[in-house]
Amino acid sequence: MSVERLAAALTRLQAVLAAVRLPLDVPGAETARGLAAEQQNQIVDYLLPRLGRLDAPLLAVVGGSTGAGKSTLVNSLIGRQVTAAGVIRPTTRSSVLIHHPTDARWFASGKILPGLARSQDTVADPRVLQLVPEPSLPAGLAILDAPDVDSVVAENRVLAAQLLAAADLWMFVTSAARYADAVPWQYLRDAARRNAVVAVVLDRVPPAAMDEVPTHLGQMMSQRGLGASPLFAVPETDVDAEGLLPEAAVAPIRAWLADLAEDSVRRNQVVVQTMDGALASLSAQTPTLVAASAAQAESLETLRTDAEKSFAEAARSVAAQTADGSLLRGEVLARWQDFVGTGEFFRAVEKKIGLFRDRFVQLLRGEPKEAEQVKLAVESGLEVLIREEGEAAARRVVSAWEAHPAGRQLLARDDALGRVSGDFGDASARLIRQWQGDVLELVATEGRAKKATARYLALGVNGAGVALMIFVFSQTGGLLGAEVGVAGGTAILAQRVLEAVFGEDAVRRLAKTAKEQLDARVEGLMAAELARFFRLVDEIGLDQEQAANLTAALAELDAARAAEDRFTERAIPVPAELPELAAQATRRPELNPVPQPEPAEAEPEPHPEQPEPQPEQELS
Ligand SMILES: Nc1nc2c(ncn2[C@@H]2O[C@H](COP(=O)(O)OP(=O)(O)OP(=O)(O)O)[C@@H](O)[C@H]2O)c(=O)[nH]1
Ligand SMILES: [Mg+2]
Repeated sequence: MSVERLAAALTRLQAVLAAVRLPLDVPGAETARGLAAEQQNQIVDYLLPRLGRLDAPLLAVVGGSTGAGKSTLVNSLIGRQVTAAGVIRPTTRSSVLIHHPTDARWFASGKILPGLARSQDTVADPRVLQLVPEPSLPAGLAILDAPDVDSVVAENRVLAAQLLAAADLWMFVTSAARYADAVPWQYLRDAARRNAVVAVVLDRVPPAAMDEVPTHLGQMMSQRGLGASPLFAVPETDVDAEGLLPEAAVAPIRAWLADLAEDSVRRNQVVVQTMDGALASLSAQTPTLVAASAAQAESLETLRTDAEKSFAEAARSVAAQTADGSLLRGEVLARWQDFVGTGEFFRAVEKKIGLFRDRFVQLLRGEPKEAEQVKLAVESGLEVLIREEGEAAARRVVSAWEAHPAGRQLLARDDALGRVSGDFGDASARLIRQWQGDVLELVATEGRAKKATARYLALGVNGAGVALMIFVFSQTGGLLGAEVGVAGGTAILAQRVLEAVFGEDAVRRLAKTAKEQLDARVEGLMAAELARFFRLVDEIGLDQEQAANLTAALAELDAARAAEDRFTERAIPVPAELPELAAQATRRPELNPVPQPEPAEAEPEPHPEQPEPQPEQELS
């Protein structure tokens, strides 16, 4: 029951991992992407197939640096040339799996390492697993000769990492000259972290150094959590005509493997230890992906908020400037004065405002043509204002986004974002004309309700309309200095005229409605501009549920892992879609870059300038 539960939890986690997308290049994203791919691979290549057949033979994967003598060791263990050893580095390009003939069925199918094709012949294709049946090998044990972990060939590195992740047991081969290198230790540390079962083979040890070098390596292993792992030291000898090491050199390793193969209890322990370690590692690393997913979502939210705030600010600013008198200057003011009369006349009227109140309308020259000029001036004044604010908003978003790595990534997709959109001018002209239509409609409706008084008829819809616009633009009375005299008077005149026609309450109501209509239209225009930025954010297509899905899948895995009887059920059906899952799993070379030596931690190479130093030098 529990094995099924574990398999179900892993299948679910695999599906969630396969759907993980970290499209933003924010710090940590690249590492997290690599991790997601590695985790998927381990589930598909090893954990699910292994859970499906806990009694399958033990798979020992022989890994290590190039030229360490992996293929030579494998051949020598078998006693004949089963895998090519050679002087050209790297030699092994595809993997060779040697098994007892009765175990053929376990490996022939694509259950373990389902992504690799099978072949009976020698090939040099990393996507192919060559199968070699070998009667002299004990049943229950298979040996896999892998490419080099530190290869110059990216494909090799990817394949080596994939094979090691699919191992029940690692046979890690290193040489006396290279055992302190950083790259193999990256792998060994990873093995220790996962509690994988590892045996280390120290190859080509000069006989004079057979005490000291293995001792030093043993110390390094203890310090790095591999104290319990067996260490085999193979003395440097000549290889025979077939390229094999002398029997005595490999006998202890062969005996150890044979013991393991024979003892089903120990074999099972190896499987359980490595599986538990891999499961624990999955569990420990998944929160990194949860955090990476959350970081992506947060980044997008920040970008969205930046954009939203900026355009809200633009709408707010237009709303303020269309009420504080800012528009009552230049053309608007001049055309309005044309409409209501000359400056002199206007000033005279202004003084006698109370006295002449009822006669204003008759004093207005108010010809339709001049009202039209006011409308046009209002149109262009508003247009300039709206454009300035729209441009400023776009610039603000761009500079906010530029400060953010995810923002820079989005900006790179559209280089026109720093300006208003191409049809902004048309849209804002349309908006203003529509609003002027709103205003005319308002006064016309009000005029009809007043049953067309003489004053209203004298003023005309256009005259009343422009007066209402002028009044709206002056409502918060933010005029300064010299402008107060002229523009302030202008606004008051507009107000008085309107009040004479419609009455005070009606004027206040009309002005409020007209302003709300203008603000709403401007907000609509700014929202359309904002949509360009939102579209970019949306195009990223981040799944908002990703972090939650990972967390849920992790909880399920942890619950299944905690069960005492997690491995007791012997055979469960392996998901039929396993080969497809493997095909989907991403295997990108850059996910397994050659790790760089860590200066603080890496042991000094014995003699970096000399790949094969003399024993005396090596031990100094
Ligand atoms: N004299 C001597 N030569 C060895 C020994 N082990 C390996 N060699 C030679 O070293 C060379 C490299 O050995 P391989 O077994 O091909 O090394 P490998 O680790 O499989 O290398 P890649 O497949 O490239 O990763 C070959 O020419 C071997 O014959 C040894 O113990 N003594
Ligand atoms: Mg090899």
